[in-house]
Amino acid sequence: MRTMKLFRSIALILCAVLITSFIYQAKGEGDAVAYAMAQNTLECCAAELSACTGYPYYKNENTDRYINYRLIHMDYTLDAVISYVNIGLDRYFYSNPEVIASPGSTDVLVNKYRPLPSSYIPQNLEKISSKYSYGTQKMTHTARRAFEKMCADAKKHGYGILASSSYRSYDKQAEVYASFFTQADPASVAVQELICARPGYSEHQTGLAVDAVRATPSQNNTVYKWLFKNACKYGFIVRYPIGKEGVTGYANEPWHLRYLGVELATAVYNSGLTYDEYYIREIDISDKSGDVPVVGVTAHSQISIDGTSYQLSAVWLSGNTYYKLRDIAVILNNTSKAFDIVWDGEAKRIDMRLGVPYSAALTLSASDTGHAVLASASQSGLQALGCAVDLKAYSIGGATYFKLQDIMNLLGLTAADDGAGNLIIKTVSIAAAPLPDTSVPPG
Ligand code: DAL
Ligand code: ZN
Repeated sequence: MRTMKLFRSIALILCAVLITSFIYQAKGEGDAVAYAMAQNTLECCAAELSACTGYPYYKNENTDRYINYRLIHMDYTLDAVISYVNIGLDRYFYSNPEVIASPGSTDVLVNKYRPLPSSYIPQNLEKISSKYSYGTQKMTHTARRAFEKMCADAKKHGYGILASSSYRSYDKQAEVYASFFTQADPASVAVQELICARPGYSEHQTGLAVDAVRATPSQNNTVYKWLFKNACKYGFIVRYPIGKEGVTGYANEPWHLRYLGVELATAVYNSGLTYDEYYIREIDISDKSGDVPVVGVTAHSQISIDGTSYQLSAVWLSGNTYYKLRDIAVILNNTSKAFDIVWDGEAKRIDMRLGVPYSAALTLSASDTGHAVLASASQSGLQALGCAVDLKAYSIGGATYFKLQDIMNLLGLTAADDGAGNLIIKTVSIAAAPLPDTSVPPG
């Protein structure tokens, strides 16, 4: 079973690597087939993601990262892809540290992407009763009281619990971290990173974490089992659960408890998620009650007008390809279907003047492929020949995009696919071939 899973994962990773390399190869070698395959896969990812943009934890700015992460984790659910990227797991630990702005909140998330300010010292640090600690240990007031209550109740059930380490200052954590590394064989650095946080990255600096260990060796793992199930009743969660090393960045620590308050700790426990995931899905969220955008993919498209070919940047959106109206104006400029576009700022509409040469620069937008974009549906307010033809359009990065077919209909043109992915547009009827000149006899 494990081997099957391993094979499946390797196959999926190979697929994704191939797809990604196809995109780059296709650019260099003009390999139309590879490009089409890669583009199709991106379009599938974009279509899937379009169904998620309304999630409170969907972050528009992460759209490209969701797609890239999806390509190498085709076996993950979309929820997992979005949550993991939001946590930062598509990047190396410590690679983009975002220093926590409110380190004193009870629900603060500290992990390998979110360090505390090095100068942060929590207020209300109090000593844990010597009945429940090894030596002097401190926690913030509320966490300390909750811990002592939990220890007292655990004792009634026959479990002796002691705090072996709770609040650690930034400097203390630096000492602990250094102590691991002086003993460490350089080859095992990765292992050490799994068991000790770097200074600034430890929850112990919040005064809300405590390592709760058994008081007597005979109680062994039963204490940890009791803690796992019952700690939330006192406001604690086991922060680094078994099997979640890939998410938390730490090996299982059944003794490391984090105070969140009873309500939040119970919700996290019941969710079965790590706090990293829970925080991303339930706390670090935004209101998505308004219109939500759809996810598109940038592409380029070959269009031939009366035999002259142009490469236009385009955006694939929900099964259709959209173009900038100005690019269509540029490629039709020397034809009988030329038109100009004028933005009427007062009426907030685009005036399309048919039969008039395009008045702005005759350059096409730079063609950019393989990127995710967010598109918001809009009414364009388009007006042609003085009549409102308010086509549905999409606003993408400040520009308005139209469906080619809509523009063709407006101009009385048809765009036919030549079967090789090129669109052929003819604005003039092809004149009958001239008859051979027979006035001069051959030879
Ligand atoms: N052992 C935990 C991860 C810490 O050092 O904070
Ligand atoms: Zn700990």
